[in-house]
Amino acid sequence: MVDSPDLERALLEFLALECPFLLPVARRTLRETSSLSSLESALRSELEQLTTLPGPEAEAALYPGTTACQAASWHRECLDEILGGFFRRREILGSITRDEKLQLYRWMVLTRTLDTRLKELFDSKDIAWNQYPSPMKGFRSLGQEAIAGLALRLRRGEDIVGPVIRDLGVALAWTDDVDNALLVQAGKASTPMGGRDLHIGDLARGVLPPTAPLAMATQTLIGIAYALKMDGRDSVCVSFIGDGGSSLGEWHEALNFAAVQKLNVVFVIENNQWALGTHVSEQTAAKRFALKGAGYGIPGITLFGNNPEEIAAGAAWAADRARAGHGPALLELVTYRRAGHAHHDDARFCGTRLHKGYELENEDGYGRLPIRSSCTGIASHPKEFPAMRTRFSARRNCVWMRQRNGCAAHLGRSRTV
Ligand SMILES: Cc1ncc(C[n+]2csc(CCOP(=O)(O)OP(=O)(O)O)c2C)c(N)n1
Ligand SMILES: [Mg+2]
Repeated sequence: MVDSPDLERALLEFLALECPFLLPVARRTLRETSSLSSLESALRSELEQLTTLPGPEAEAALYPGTTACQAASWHRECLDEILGGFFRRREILGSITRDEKLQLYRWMVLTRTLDTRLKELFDSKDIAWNQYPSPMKGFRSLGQEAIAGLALRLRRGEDIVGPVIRDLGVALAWTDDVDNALLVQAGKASTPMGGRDLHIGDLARGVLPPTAPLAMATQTLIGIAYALKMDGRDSVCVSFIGDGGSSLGEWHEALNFAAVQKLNVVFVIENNQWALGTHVSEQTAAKRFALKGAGYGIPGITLFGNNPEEIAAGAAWAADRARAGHGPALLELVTYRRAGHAHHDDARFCGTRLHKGYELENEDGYGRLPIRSSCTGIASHPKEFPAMRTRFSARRNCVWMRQRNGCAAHLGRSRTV
């Protein structure tokens, strides 16, 4: 039977995006059966037929060493991979437990609370760097909290993440260390970065700090993935980049190398519509960022970046196929930046375009999870969510108070200490 009431909608949406020519057979099959395996085999056999060249042209050489038949089979392989991925992700989605949903929600609440607090601290000039008030530079993850969901089924402790500036949630999900996040943002000397960097990282726990020159960390992470492969380890490296960063040459070199070497890498593009003041419409001529993988032989899929469960399933699918020896995959997570580029930026230059096309104020991952039907399992009534939010964010208060108490002593300790 149908795995969930939204299977039909999800399948049709997926096909519209990835292979619209399979929509007719999907609609027909959905009328006859509702089992995932029957749907998958009906679609695969249609694909097989569509990409099998029956006529004499099949054996024609297109150019030395390649026949038309082979060329058509490449298309089949690529689409087969993408199609199979949809069904694997549906299975994973169906297996997410109530406790895991709670975990997703907890990560989002923690991220939103901490992010909001850091912004307050910046505005109130409550953190000082030597004699200078509020030296803290910070990048908000407001509205992008659901991306932390990616951690759910990965092997925290073994796998390695290379977050970018807005991935406070990913770092928290990976380490569960609120203190580190606060200390790093305040430029304290006691942090793993020695107070010299405001980017959150924790090498001992598998969090590579972002680099200021975007995409350099991508290359470092690819080097780590290569070393892991040489050591015979099956850890997966998750490499993040923004829509803007994905235009950089270094990022493309990393994709190519990882694909050729079949490294255990999951590439993630956080498409939040903006790169500083550059709107996505001026960033790329590609219809979707996920398509950037195709030129390197990497399957790319586009997911709604405000849906933590879909993100968790997408990452699990990509990591599983990497561990099985199929190399990297690319996940484009479509979300949107709900604030300026950094704390000091009020984004006035964006005008009304900041949210243009994204009338989803109440649809970010944070507000969305409680109201999504598939998540009703985590509470018997929506009224339970405010109490849950208070519970999940309580820890932030004690940690901050601890840090604040230590703050007087540390006030003069700068990043250079
Ligand atoms: C190589 C390089 N060019 C320019 C910058 C300046 N810069 C810092 S963040 C940023 C925007 C990045 O946008 P995006 O990759 O979309 O990430 P987002 O800020 O949206 O998360 C730019 C241009 C930089 N850090 N590195
Ligand atoms: Mg961006």
